[in-house]
Amino acid sequence: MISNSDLLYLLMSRKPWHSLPQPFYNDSEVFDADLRNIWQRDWIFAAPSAELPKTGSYITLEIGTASVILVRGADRVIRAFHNSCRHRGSRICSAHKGTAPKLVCPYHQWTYDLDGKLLWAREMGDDFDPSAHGLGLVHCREVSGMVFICLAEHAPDTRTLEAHAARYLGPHDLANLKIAHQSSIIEQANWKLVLENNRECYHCSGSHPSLCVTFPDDPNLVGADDSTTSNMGRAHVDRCEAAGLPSKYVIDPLERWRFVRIPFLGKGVSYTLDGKAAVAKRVGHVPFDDAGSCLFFHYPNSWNHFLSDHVLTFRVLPVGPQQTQVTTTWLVHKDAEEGRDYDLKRLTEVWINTNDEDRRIVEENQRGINSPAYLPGPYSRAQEGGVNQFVDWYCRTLHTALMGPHQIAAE
Ligand code: 3BY
Ligand code: FES
Ligand code: FE
Repeated sequence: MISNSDLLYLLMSRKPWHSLPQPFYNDSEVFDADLRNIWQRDWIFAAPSAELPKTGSYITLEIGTASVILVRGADRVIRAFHNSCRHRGSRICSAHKGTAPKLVCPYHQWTYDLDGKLLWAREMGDDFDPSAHGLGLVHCREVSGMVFICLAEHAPDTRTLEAHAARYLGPHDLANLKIAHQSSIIEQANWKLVLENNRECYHCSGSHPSLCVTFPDDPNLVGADDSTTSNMGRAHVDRCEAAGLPSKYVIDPLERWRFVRIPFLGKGVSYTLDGKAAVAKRVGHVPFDDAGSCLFFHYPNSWNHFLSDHVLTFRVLPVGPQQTQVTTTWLVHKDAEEGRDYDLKRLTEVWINTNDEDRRIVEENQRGINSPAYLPGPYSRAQEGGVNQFVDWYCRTLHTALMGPHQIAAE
């Protein structure tokens, strides 16, 4: 295990406005430190609530070594538990998703209620106390139809995020959408390379022909800064805000999340190859078709697009030092019917292409970084402000976690 002082030394060796030193991208001990200091401390986007429609609907997710079950209870509340039996630790659910009336461990059939309570354990003796052997609870919050979990003992406050999410995402009424499609891909690259790549569009014109039909690659719109530095961005924000649709760029004081509504190019209204809507039914109460996309990122693991006709959520999970899972979910109005209101291929093709193009880019980025010749290189101030913002957030968060609250207060 890398010592805190070695990790701090590595952090100090980082040059501002440059990509990180090599071990941050390929070293297994740094990866383990990321799990401890970032992934086991911060809020992680787990799923849209629509993925758990009924009592007993569950999904499982692996965050590095931690396995978590998300399940909707009889009281409709979504809860998260450690997917580790309180008998001898077996994983309880091995499927990625399903429906179950109770959670039954496959090893010796210890049976838990959907609220995590141990209901039944065979031949454990008279002095056995089932109430002391419920499933380990993981913090879980629904934020405007998006479920976040936190593995830490004490979870960071979410009130500011919840207030902003209600304003920006509320009009898209995520809880009343349904899943039209979901894809999960594994990228052979460190999770930070996946996030870095998402935070710039310097690569878009060279790599994303279908995305670029409607997505503007102007860094003033999609980079680190306020979108109103672009005339097109300002006009869009003003028009949407006047119609009651919160759209102005807002960023968390700790820079963990940001909302901004950006316009599409020309007459484009969606991510389609002709720019026209992919779904006939508009979502929620978005006032017009050409509302563009409300971009919401939440570090360390999510970026999302809220459109007038559908919503896309993206969840990134670290698998290994050079392996990352990216799950994309396409959501449409719950009454929209495939074949009548939308065509699945038309709805999904732009981002299926884009994800695959991004996968290839970050895998090549990883291979090149693994070379003994790799040296941290400079970011473009004009184009890569968003990458720098992410990397700054990462370094600051890691530094804070390593120093602890006392040292920070004393600084
Ligand atoms: O998906 C996104 O939000 C980002 C923004 C810039 C590149 N990529 C399309
Ligand atoms: Fe789960 Fe034994 S490990 S019942
Ligand atoms: Fe891309």
